[in-house]
Amino acid sequence: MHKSIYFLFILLISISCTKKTTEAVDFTIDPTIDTLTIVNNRDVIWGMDFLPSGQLIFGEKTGKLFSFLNGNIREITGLPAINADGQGGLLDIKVHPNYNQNGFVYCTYAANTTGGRSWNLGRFTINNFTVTNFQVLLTTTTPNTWAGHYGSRIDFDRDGFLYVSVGEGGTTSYGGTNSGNLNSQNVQSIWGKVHRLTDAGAVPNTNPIMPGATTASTIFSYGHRNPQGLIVNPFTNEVWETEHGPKGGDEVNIIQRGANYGWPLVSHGMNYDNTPVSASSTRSDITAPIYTWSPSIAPSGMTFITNDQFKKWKGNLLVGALSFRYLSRLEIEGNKIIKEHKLFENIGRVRNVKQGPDGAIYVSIEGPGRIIKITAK
Ligand SMILES: [Ca+2]
Repeated sequence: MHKSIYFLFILLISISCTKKTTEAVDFTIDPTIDTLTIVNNRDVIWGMDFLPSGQLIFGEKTGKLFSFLNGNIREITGLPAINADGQGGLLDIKVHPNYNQNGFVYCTYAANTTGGRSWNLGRFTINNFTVTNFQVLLTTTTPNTWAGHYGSRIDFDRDGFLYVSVGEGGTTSYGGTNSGNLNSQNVQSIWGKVHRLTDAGAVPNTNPIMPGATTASTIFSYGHRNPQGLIVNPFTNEVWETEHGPKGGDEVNIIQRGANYGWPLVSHGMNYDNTPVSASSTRSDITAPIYTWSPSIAPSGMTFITNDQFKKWKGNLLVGALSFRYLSRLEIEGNKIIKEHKLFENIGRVRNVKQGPDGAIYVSIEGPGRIIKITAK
């Protein structure tokens, strides 16, 4: 056989052998990592975080809290009543950075209220697998009547301030100047904001005074639609946030003190009936996203990789994609996203991602609810 035909033959064989079916989950897509499923066959695992001991605390959206340690799962009972309709339920879980001194854990959740559902930020301690000293630190005062767009995520900055994102709630998510839901632009409303609090829930005196107000509130930024991702950048101490756009226009934002992020007045996306949200996707008084996805991937939990074991991934941002069912690995240069890589395509709805105290990366995936541990080879 002629040599070049022989090589063509070998090439065709190798292409047909490496072709993947869309249903298969390929864990070996990156040859530098190992994966291990450590929790499986659960409900939707929304929030998860680690105690300094390495014990994992995770919540199921339906309202139950669990401990995972050395392969054993045990329920932590005693949370208040939770409403899990629609996009609500037990949402984020965050362990206080000084947990060893104070034992505090935080969560966000939806609950019943007059005329609909509320969104809440709670703080508690755990004593012998029981929730104790539960306090509500922040709660909405108008109902969510459609059970959508609660956000939310919790994180702490280096100075110990707590940041929590909450979605627009309200009655509808239709965008535009005539929207029936202006919660995100209403600086009297808890909905549609990134809030900044002390760890005990008080208003820090360095918070911004919002337009039309005379004193600072918990509100740090406004104009947010459905911010399901929030993390303090460990390299810069700035707050990075992701939120769902409507049809297109999912956003990565760097949160600036007192800034307006535009929803529902300005968006890169369209309404679901294909009418534009805004004539222009930018406006001089609106802080623009640093990165957008169109079509929408539905970004959820996010984390920066700081551990040295992930040599070429260190400094990257990981973002879970719900609707597009992959884990996004974003290369960062300063305050810019310069390249996106898709990990684990078609693995399922990726709800959350965290770096553990052991430096491994933990990814929560739906259908069935499970947690995958990623380590470097
Ligand atoms: Ca925006």
